[in-house]
Amino acid sequence: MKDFRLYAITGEQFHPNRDLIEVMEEAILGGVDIVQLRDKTSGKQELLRKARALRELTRKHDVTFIVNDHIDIAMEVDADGIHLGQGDLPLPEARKIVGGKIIGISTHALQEALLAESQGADYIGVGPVFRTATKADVVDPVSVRYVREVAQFIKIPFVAIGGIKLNNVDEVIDAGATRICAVSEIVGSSDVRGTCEAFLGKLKR
Ligand code: TZP
Ligand code: MG
Repeated sequence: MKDFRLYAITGEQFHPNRDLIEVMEEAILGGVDIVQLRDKTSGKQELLRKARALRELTRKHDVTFIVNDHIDIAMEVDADGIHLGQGDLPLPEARKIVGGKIIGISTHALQEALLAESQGADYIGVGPVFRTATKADVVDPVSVRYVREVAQFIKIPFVAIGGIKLNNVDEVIDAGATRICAVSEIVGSSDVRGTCEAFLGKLKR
């Protein structure tokens, strides 16, 4: 997969008065390299509509598009890849369906990271680094210690996620992360573009 630094996930609850596509386009203009559609509430038709719109937007800007959970929707709109959690379809099964598309796997411990790597994940998520209210199924924060472990032992790209804000991202970068993912800090910002630019400024240092 194309390398990346800043990964934005949708979270429409954080911008109740703004359009999804408008917010994600601002994030892209701010320098986001990957957009993920993550929506745990919409029905299939609504999801498909959003996925189609985001596919069109990301194509226009040559940005990678990932769909969370729904392999069928990822295939239907020709997304670049899918993102799966530990409780979702096992990676070898997903690989049979998506072929060469990107598969990202959420991990919370080194054992999960090593397994995902050995099974051919294209990247892994590492988190939640800090406490976050964005993810409903509560997983205890893994802290920057886990980021440090992954940086030491994992060779495939990894992206730190969970409670990452402009005011704590330095800690995550110091632990070895070169790729960052955020939901609320980006899409909930009153200046989405500026927030992305500020994240990238920190990542480039
Ligand atoms: N996976 C691990 S933490 C998380 C996901 C989807 C939510 C991150 O959201 P935020 O708002 O950046 O803390
Ligand atoms: Mg999932």
